[in-house]
Amino acid sequence: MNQNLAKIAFGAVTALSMLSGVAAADEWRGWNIHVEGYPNTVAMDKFAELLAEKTGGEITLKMFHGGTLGSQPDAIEQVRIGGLAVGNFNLGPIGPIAPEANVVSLPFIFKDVDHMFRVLEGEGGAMIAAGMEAKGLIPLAWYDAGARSFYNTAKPINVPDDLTGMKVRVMNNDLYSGMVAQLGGNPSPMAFAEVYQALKTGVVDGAENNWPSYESTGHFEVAGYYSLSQHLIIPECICVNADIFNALSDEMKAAVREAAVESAALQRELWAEREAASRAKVVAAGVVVNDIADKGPFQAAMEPVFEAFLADNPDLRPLIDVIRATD
Ligand code: GTR
Repeated sequence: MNQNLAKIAFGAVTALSMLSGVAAADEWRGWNIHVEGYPNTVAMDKFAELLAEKTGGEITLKMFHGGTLGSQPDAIEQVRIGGLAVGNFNLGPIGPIAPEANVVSLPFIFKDVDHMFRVLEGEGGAMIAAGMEAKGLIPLAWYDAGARSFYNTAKPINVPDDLTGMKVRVMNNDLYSGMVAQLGGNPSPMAFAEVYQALKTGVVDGAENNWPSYESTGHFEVAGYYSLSQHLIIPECICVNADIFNALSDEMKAAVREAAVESAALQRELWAEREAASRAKVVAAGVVVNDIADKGPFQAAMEPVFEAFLADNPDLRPLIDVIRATD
């Protein structure tokens, strides 16, 4: 459905329920890219359950998992215009829309996952959320997506030079293309659903992701070298359309937020378990995993990426400073 059609359809449903004069229950539709059993899938189903419970059935949510409603960039647009009410999104593909949210996609910006959550729960998180809301998306709660590392079909990566000439799939965001290019590789932006086939047929030589996604997609079966670069720690959100959320009563808003926060607590628990399980599974399957003894050269290679980002977004320096000043 194109954006205008989606808007008209959404408007028609809203107008009809207003005409009927009954406070009809809101039926939300939600997007998720992951497979059954994945922490985010389980946690989004929990969100749906809690939403119905805490709103006394006034809001219900039908989840569509496995990316069946389209690619992540398309789904983000759909939630922005209200064609879909909510989604579990990675902040990576939100960055090109909301510059504040792009700061989390600067390689090595966070020290570790705990640092990321401390930033999100403080002033930095409020600045990011405000930037997202201005673009029509409200993050209700934050999910864990661990750290992303490079994997490929040919050899362990130990130094940036090992990536020279490699075609590496990245998510849709110029920051990631710049990152791979600075390391000497050839970035190839591509939808998540296409990566398995691209690795298998040699359209790309490698990609980058966290343990659970590397495992759940089967990428480990076709790209058996996983090198712990941990170059990106990107949070994910339960994001809701801003107009839909802002039209709710204060009581309903609180109920929705509560449901999201409880869902996120569950997701983070499940995430920790799945990271360990995914790692054990791929190692048992024969994947060659290597630590990178010195990440310094990878970090140093990112300086031009930071410089270009700040040149394009000088007003984001305070947010970067807040992140750096967060212990
Ligand atoms: C996963 C993330 C997805 C998607 C995917 C990708 O880790 O949970 O939302 O962004 O990576 O690489 O496209």
